[in-house]
Amino acid sequence: RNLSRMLDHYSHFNPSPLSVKQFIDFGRSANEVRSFEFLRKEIPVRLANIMQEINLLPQNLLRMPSVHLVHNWYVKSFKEILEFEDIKSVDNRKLNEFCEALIKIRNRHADVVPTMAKGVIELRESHPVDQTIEHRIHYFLDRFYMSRIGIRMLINQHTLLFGGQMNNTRHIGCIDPNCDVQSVVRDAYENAKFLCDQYYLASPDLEVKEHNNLEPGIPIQIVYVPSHLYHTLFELFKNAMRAVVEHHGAAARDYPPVQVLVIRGKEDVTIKISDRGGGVTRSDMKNLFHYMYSTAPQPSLSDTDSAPLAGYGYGLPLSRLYARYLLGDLTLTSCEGYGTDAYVFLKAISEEANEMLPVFNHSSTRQYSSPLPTRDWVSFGGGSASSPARVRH
Ligand code: W6P
Repeated sequence: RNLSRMLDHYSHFNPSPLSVKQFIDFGRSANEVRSFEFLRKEIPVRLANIMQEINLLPQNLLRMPSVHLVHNWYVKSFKEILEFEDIKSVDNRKLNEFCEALIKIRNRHADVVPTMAKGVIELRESHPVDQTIEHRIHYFLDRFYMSRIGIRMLINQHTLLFGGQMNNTRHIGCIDPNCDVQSVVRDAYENAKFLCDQYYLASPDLEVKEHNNLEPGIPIQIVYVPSHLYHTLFELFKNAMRAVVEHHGAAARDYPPVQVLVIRGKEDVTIKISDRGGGVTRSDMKNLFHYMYSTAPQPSLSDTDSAPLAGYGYGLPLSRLYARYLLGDLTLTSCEGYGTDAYVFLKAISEEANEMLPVFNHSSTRQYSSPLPTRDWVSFGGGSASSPARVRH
C-alpha cells in the first residue's frame, strides 16, 4: 500500500462540510461507532486534499527545512489514521486506540502555524520572492490553515465527546449551544487589556451596546465555538488598544473608549469594534491580512502570542479564517486620521453555519501554475519594478 496511491485515492473524494447543527445533533446522539466510521474516512480525505496542494507549492518553499518538517507530520498522521481503514469488528479497545491516535495527531500538529511561518521566513532569507510566488503562498496558506481548523474541529469533537473525562459543562464538545456573545466580548477585552496595561501601563475602556432586533431585550446568544470567537475578538482588541494608546501617547490621561456593538439580525450576528486609534492608511490596509507581511521582529517559535500586543503577524489573517470557517467574515474599515471599525459577521442560524473547506481540484491546481493577470490599469508612479509598462511614443 504505497503512500502516493493512497493519497491519490483519498484526494479524489471531496471533504464533507458539516453544519454546527450537525455537530450538535451528532454530539447529542453520542454514537461513538458512527463517529469513528465517519472520521476514519473523512480525516484521510481532508488530509489528502490538502497534502496534494502542499505538493504543488513552489519547489524552493518545499525544500525549506520547516516546510519539510510540517509535510512529514502530515504524511505520518495520514499513515496512522489509515491503520483504522479496514477494521471490521469495532470493539471498545479499537475505539480507545482511535481516540488515542487522534490525540497524538493533534499534539503532533500543535506547532504547524509557527513552523510554516518559519518556513516562509527561511524562503525569504534564501531566495527572491516575486509577486507571483507571494500570491501562491498566500492562496495556499489560507486554504492550508482553513483545512487545519476543520480537521482539528473534527478531532476535538470526537475526543471531547468520547475521550473519557465527561465534561460537566453544557457544551457539546467545543460548541456552546447558548454562546453569549457579549460575555466572550468582555472576556477577550479583559485579557487584551491585561496585556495592554502590562506593556503601556494604560489602556482604553470598553463600551458595549447590544441590539437584539429579533427578540428585543434578550441577550444575544448563538450556537458557536466560543474559542474561535474569543481568538478573533482578542486579536481585534489587541490591535484596537495598541492603536489608541500609541495614537494618543502612552502618557495621555484618558483615551477614547473602544466601542462595541453587538447586533442580532435575521441572518447574522454582527460585532462592530470601533477604535479612535488614528486609523490605517489605505496603502497599509491591504497588508494587514497578508501572511508574508510582518515588520515586527519575529517572535520565537511556539511563542507567537506572548509578545505583548505583537505586530500584525498572522493574527489578523488567521482570525479572518476563524470567522469564515463557519461562513462568517471579518472586515476592517478605517478612516485615516481618526480610527478603525472592525466587523465580525457570524451566522445567526446554526443550520446555516456550515464549515467552509478547501477542495483539491482542477481549479485549485490551476492557481499554483497560472501566472497572475497582467496589469491593465496604469497611473503615474504606480508601476512595479517587476512589470515595467511598455512605453509607446
Ligand atoms: C487599527 C489597526 C487595526 C487592526 C485591527 C483591528 C483594529 C485596528 N485599529 O488602528
